[in-house]
Amino acid sequence: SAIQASKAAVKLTPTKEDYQKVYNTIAHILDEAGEYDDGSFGPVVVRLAWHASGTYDKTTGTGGSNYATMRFEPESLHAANNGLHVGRELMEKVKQQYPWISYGDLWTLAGVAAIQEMAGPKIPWRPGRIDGVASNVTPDGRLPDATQGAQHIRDIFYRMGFNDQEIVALIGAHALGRCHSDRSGFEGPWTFSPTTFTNDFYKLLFEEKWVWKKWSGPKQLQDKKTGTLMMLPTDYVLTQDKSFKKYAKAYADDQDLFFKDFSAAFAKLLELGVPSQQFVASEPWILQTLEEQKA
Ligand code: ZEM
Repeated sequence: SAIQASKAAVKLTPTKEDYQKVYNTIAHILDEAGEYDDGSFGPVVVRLAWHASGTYDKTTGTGGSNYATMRFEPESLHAANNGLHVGRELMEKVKQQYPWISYGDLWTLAGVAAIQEMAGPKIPWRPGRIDGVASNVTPDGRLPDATQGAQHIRDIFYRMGFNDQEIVALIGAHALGRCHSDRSGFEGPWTFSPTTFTNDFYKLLFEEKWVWKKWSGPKQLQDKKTGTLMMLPTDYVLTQDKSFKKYAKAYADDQDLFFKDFSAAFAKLLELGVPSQQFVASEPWILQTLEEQKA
């Protein structure tokens, strides 16, 4: 019938296989970075997924990944989101190929693909986010400020519903990528392998001697030995605060533990603000890496 024909033309309920296809397209695009940064769009896409989700406020139930409000001003212009247009524009190419996916699903799925393709743990993920409108934008100041201390970190992440262990696990994503002076004002990478997901962030925190960088930019630390690596003041706090330090040390000593805890915390982050009845699948899925699908 005509109704059946029109239903076939519009994808009503995409399957796990459909999302695996989107994942695969994203994974290929992440690799087409050429001279950009360290040769991968993976890190900036992880940051996009994080900033799209980390606006959540558990008290009011506002923010989070549901409405993909970073598409709208003024949220797109918040200083914390400087540079993330790179990730958003990249994902626009994917959206054109799969117009049925919501932006929230697309950005969070891209974060999952980036972590998994950069040799990180599997991140359970499921679709269900819907596109919101400009009036859903969140106020400035919901994302962490790197110049601050332990109290600020707790204020921000407790507001999202995370505990100290989850906070420390999440910040381990700084194994990836780098700071850009024209985006945040800070400069440089945290590790020697910024496109591979490892527990090196914690190892370096404890194994290297960190000294304040002498420059006109914002206060940041550099490793005394080579001067090429950096830590933000908030990163360094993970070695100073007693509770944070306990977890950071555990992750420095045990990569498997870090991978397991990061996976759980990141999966939780990506679902913040999404009403559970919106999720299509009752349990999150594990999507395959490009490598696994070759077999
Ligand atoms: Zn970040 N992060 N982040 N972060 N982040 C930067 C870069 C990246 C903080 C922060 O101020 C900054 C988490 C937590 C916190 C990533 C992932 C995650 C940059 C540099 C700053 C300043 C931006 C630039 O100049 O381009 C603070 C204060 C945090 C908590 C206290 C969490 C949680 C993350 C994910 C789970 C990633 C992947 C990058 C690298 C981006 C890139 O473009 O290379």
